[in-house]
Amino acid sequence: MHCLRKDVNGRIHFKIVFYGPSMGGKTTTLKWLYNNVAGLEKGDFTQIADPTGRTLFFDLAPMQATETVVFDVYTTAGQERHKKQRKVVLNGVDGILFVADSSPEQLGENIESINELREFLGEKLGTEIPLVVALNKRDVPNALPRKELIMKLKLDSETPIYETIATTGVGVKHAFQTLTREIILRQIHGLMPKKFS
Ligand SMILES: Nc1nc2c(ncn2[C@@H]2O[C@H](COP(=O)(O)OP(=O)(O)OP(=O)(O)O)[C@@H](O)[C@H]2O)c(=O)[nH]1
Ligand SMILES: [Mg+2]
Repeated sequence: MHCLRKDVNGRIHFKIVFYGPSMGGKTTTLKWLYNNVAGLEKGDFTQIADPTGRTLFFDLAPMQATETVVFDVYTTAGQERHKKQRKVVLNGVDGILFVADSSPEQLGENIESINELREFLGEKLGTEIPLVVALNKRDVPNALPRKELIMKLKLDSETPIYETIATTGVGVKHAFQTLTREIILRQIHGLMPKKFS
């Protein structure tokens, strides 16, 4: 476990990264949270995108959960050619929300993206670094069945999975809350003496 990061005001920062294929809904998910979740004090929304809205490097929205805890939430650039940028954004990550696209024609992109994430984080993914999965775009025609996506993405039974529609916010808050809870629990677990863990 890495050291807790504190800023000059003594607030602890956790880094969350939204990962997944291009056009899957990472930026839309973050925007929905930023605009709709009460009880989180938000910093500026930073967006590095092309004119059509596709992320070029990352989005960042700092969200203060309590007086002492801030979640710095990033999205990655999903297009294949931005692999190097994704690796940089993952540096020091404390938790991942994988945003999958339920559109049938995007199945291959989902698989490539989660494989790349596994390549970057190895054994830490889902253990030291909590993973939550959002099966997004549940509203599209012929959305792939939940079971099929779980099987094709090789998600184990330990991984929390939510069905989401980022454009309207369905399921988004629950997915995010679960991830923040897992991150905090992991920290407490890491700080506890062995006999309690
Ligand atoms: N129907 C539907 N459309 C969605 C949903 N979520 C996002 N979209 C749309 O999908 C498109 C891509 O969404 P983004 O949030 O920009 O995707 P992204 O994952 O950030 O893409 P990159 O930045 O290229 O990695 C936009 O037109 C969104 O409005 C959803 O749940 N349902
Ligand atoms: Mg984006």
